[in-house]
Amino acid sequence: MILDKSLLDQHNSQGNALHQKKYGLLASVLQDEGHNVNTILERLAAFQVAIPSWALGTGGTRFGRFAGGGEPRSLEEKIEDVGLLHALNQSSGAISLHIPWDIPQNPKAIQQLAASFELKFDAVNSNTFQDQENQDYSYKFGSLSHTDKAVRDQAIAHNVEVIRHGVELGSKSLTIWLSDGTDFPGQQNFRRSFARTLDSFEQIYAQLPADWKVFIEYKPYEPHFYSTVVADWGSSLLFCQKLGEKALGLVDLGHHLPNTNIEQIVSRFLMEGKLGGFHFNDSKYGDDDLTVGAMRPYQLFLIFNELVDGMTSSEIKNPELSWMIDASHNIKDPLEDLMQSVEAIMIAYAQALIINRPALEKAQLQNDATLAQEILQNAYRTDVRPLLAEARFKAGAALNPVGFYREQKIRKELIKQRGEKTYSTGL
Ligand SMILES: [Mn+2]
Repeated sequence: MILDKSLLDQHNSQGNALHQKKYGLLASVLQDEGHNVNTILERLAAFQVAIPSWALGTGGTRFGRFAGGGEPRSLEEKIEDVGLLHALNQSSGAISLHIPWDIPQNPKAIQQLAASFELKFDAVNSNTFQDQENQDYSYKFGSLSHTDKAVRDQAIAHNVEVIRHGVELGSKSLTIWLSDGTDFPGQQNFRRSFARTLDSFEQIYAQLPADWKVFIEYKPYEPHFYSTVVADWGSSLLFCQKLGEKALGLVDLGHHLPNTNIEQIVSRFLMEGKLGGFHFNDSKYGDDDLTVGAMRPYQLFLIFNELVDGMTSSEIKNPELSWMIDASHNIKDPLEDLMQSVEAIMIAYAQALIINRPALEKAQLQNDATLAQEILQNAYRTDVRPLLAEARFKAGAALNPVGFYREQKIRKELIKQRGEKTYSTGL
């Protein structure tokens, strides 16, 4: 659905008096602390998080799925939903496609539709974690790492086809999440699996256009429960270093064992100039599906502390990063969940931008752990939401995106247009 901008103006003028009160106070405190508030607002406005095409419908688990209604029935409707999100927050200006779930039949028309919502195409994602109809060989025992060359060739050809679709849409990167692995000790030789995978990656890498990148995502377990070929950041970095400068690591927050120090991993990747991008989500145990910031907002802040340090330090030479949400919205309205996720990401980013870095560096050099904590938590405990609202207000988005979405009963309208029982492709 196309948003009537005058409704946004109405929403904003109703909330503006209270917003200005909160924002004015915060801006003056930040100014007193030596921050340039306009620079912070500019950075927030420039920060765009891609929405994956598989996140617009209700997700599920292997036990079941409870659809919500009004889900997008086609790629076109998925693009419309991301366009709606972007209109509401002006921070979701890109969509990431999953192939083969979302193969554009008419790339020119799809590109035009996305452009009409001011959306770009972020990384394209390949899929060798399930078999498709009419596929010659099964991926039951792996794809790019498979013992049989014919299976590997099929998986390589699929990745090359994904690149081709991406080129047609103006995308500039391929994300490979390789689900290959084993369920039982002794099932495969670790070293040979790695070697076969590297050979497959090299063939895909050779097909990348000159201005493209490939992101190698890692995950310690699931769907396989004993080992995965690209299990951790070390394996990802190893593959990337062997492949070349177009290959970069991708950190999915949920793809770590409990209590892993993800912020340190981020720092290491940045140090080597090998961080490609992020998949944001949150988890309590071992999943990768919950709303960003729902469980561990402090960890998210610490990660952004490293990211801002890496993005602003002259010592770091890392390519521009690609940001994406990768979660499954099982019980919430997917659009509301995505708005909350984007908001949580922006909050952590804004908090990291107001860390007193010179003071932190001094405390570190003096081994003053108490002061270092004070400095970090002073930023973390600042309510930066008025900054985000101001950035949205200036960009013509909603002061309160979720509030507006509910006021306007947008889901009800989507159900009216699309029906109660609709299913997004791939879910
Ligand atoms: Mn992911």
